Amino acid sequence: MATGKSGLLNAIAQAHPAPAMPPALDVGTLAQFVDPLPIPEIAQRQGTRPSPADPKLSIPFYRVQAQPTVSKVHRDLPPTRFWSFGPSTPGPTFETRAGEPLLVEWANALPNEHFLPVDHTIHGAEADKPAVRTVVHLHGARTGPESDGYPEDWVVPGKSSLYYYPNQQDPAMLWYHDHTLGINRLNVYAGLLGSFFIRDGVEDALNLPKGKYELPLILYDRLLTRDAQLLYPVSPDPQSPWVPELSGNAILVNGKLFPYLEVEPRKYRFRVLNASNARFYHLSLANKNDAQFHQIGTDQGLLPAPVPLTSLEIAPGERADLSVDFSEHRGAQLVLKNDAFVVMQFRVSPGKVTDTSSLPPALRPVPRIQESQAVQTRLLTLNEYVNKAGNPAMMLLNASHWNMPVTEKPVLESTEIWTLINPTNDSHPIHLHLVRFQILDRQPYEPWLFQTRRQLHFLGPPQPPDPNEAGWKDTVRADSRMVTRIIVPFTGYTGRYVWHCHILEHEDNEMMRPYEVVAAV
Ligand SMILES: [Cu+2]
Repeated sequence: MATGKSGLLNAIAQAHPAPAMPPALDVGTLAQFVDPLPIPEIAQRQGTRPSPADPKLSIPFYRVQAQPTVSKVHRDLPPTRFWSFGPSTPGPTFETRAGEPLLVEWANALPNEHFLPVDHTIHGAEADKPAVRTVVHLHGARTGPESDGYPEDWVVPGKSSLYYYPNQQDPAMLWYHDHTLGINRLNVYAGLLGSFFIRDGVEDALNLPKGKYELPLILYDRLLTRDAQLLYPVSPDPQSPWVPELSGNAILVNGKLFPYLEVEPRKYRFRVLNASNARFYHLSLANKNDAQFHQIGTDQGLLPAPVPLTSLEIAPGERADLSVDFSEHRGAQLVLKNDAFVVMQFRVSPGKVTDTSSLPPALRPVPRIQESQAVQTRLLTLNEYVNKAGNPAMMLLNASHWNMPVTEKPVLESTEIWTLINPTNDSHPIHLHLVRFQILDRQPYEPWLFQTRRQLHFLGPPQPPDPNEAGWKDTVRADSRMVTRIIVPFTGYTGRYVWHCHILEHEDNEMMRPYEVVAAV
């Protein structure tokens, strides 16, 4: 990323003259592995309601409210103020079955003032807008546009939205989070996120680890003050406090700092979600050496076959479904690391256990989509703009602002290739709502020739996706100075959706565009 931690810390230092700057927590002084890993509770239905698709049918109804809360992120720290869906953050986990629809009333029970610095110069967050607004997007869901959490469909405290989730899609780990225009980065940072699992009989038959042997690992970094409160940094310009990326000093797993998990010497299934605003993780599992594990699924479900790994790169918004076998580590203590930094610990019990779960050599077929099926290829650029001081000031997709006319109008039931051209020094994780897609390739190119003459001059051969990316995706790393091509079947619904960078600071500062699925004429 272009703005590393030092740049950001400089920005913080400039923004806060020494006496005013809240002292940051030195996480190196904290005892590690003193808190057990929390597991978010399972969402409980509150009765049934008539289905919007067929009023004769009753379907499960849930009500979840965004509310203030406090939570201890570490044994030796005072409670931290958060906003959460329900009493804790991450919010409750939805357990659902493919083809079984449900309704969620997403209520806004937050106060009227935001506790993080809103930038009123950002589009959609102007001073005449209510400071506190929420709208919920279920990331990875195939839903109608009225339930997708369009960024302008926000509600104020005291109001709610009733969303219908058909769950007509393959099993996967989805996740719900705030998506409000102009303040999404602040609302998610405050804690408005949770996970949502879809399952089916085909997946059940694989006999993967389940129950207490299948756990979510939801990763997000936060910048904590010495008294353990959330600090959201601001730029040196008080009129426009937006910063280009959030980089925290504490990496939380399911809401705890340096947690531990007691495990048996057997297989586990870990559903990993990168819910950070901007941080990319490079995860490894260290005993004496890096231990091997398998990735069995990606954003939109199972891979064709397990992929052996010793490290995993995961960008904001992405998910990784992992199978980890602790049977060769009886009595050992392993640590999950991000690069050189410790994230959490696994304590493997010493006694032998019987493990009847499987790691099947074949998981779920993912037929590759042929390029010849695409009826349209779109060249789409990722753009960053700097101010006079040379600092990032705005990010755009295809040099277009949020409120400019919709230019991407794929036809329902057609397939397109989206060619993401990234001249910037950042890798941008690009997410499309509604759809799932496959990565075709990434290819290095010469940015200047494209910028001046719109010629794509490649500097090397196309690189196929890594084996652990070669499944169904909904978020793709568009790497720096690369052309990244995805092939996308537009199925499901007509209507207005969005596509955006999942670095939330970028997304809020207009690296997001509407797109519209239109009916065939
Ligand atoms: Cu970005």
